[in-house]
Amino acid sequence: MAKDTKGITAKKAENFSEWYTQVIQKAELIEYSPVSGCYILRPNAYHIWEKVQEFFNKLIKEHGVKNAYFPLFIPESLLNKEEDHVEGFAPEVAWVETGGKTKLKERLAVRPTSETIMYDAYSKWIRSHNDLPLKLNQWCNVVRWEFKHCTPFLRSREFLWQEGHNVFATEKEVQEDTLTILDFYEKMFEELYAIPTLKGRKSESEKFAGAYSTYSVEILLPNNKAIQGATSHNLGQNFAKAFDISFTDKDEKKQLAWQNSWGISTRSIGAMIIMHSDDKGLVLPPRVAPVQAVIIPIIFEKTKEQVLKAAKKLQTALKKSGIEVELDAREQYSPGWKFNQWEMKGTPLRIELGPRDLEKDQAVVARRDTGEKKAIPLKSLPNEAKNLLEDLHNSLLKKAKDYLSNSIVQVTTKKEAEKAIKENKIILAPWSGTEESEKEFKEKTGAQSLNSPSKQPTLKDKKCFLTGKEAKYWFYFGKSY
Ligand code: 87F
Repeated sequence: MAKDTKGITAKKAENFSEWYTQVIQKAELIEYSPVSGCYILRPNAYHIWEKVQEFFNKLIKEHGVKNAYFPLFIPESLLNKEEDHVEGFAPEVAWVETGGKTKLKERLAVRPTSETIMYDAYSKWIRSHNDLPLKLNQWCNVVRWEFKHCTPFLRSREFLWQEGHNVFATEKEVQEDTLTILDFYEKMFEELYAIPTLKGRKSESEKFAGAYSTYSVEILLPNNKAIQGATSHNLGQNFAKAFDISFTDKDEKKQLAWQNSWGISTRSIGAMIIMHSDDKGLVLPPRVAPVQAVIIPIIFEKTKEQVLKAAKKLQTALKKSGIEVELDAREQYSPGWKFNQWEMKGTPLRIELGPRDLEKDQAVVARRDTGEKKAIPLKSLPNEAKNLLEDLHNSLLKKAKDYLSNSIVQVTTKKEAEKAIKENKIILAPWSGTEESEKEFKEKTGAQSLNSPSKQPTLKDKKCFLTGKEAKYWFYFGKSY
């Protein structure tokens, strides 16, 4: 089959799902596989994941976390050890029941998350207060057998993530650590993905059942839907009890340990694509882009040699200043066709270099986000390109921040809340936190609780916007993935 080289034919605002499907395939991020709900991450997508690993590894290693790897297969008896944990999730577990032709004595779960297998080992490793804190992370794949419609990155049956699992001697330490990790996620979304988040605590109904409390960073996508970006759970002593993770303290007394777990997955890549991309295709924040700048020489027979020579020289200079740069000197394609291709792939900067530019010792640089073009002297280009990449990151972040802050409406009554949700806003409202009130509101408006912001406005004189009773905290509500 001939390669489909046409541009994106669907509009983001008109036919969002077709637009998304085209972008991820035409930007060569995703290929479909023979297994429904399982997708191939092509090099352009995997590069983004490697940048996430690089950024996050640096943060957690400085914080004293070490990487390890635990087995993919989890014995059924282990998975069932903490009841609240699998309850509700059980339908999504995939099982291995035979090895070759032999039926296994005990079924093995394909890892849906690793609390149980890790904490089984933790109970052997942790004996005394000297063994604490223990901070381990693993980068791996997990399987959750989804029955809802799958979408590449956003919901798939197998996905990649990191899962961190820390253990402490005290409640104070674990709570502090849970929030520190949440800050790391917020930082990564802003500094790598150029995405602002809403940081806070989940409601009782939305928290992980095996946890004391769950915290999240939430993202508002331009289709007005919120999506959870990452989570950090304070597990309290729930798992320590089930797995006997205990230690003798300084007074030789036996104590149960305090734990947290935290994760971010390849779902975040989907959020990034939706956040920044447009009708021409992918828009990549420069820090995750596999190619940050592409040089496109404008070739005529007469001046070909000089232009190519200058283009190569420019490429070397840009590389030297730390920019990932490619030179697209293919002669079978026109410059215009190449422009469209690189735009579709989200490349932050395009550098056009033709004979007339060369005469003036300059090149023309176009930004992917705004399309803005500017002639820049060749001599200052390495420096200027670096500045432009920084600037591009900052404008993507600012645009997303402005959109987010313009989408939040602070309300105090149900009527105001319903109106705002109808207008596709996120509301911030004083809430009692009861499950019934959330359920009723969701049935009526389609909006659910997102989280309760870390920085709270005052609750003085405020009643719950749904029940009229005592309000416990300000909470964000919105339509969500
Ligand atoms: C699906 C099947 C079995 C989510 C599941 O969020 C178990 C589970 O425990 C399950 N789906 N969860 C919750 C995962 C909690 C926690 N694990 C570490 C995270 C972050 C990383």
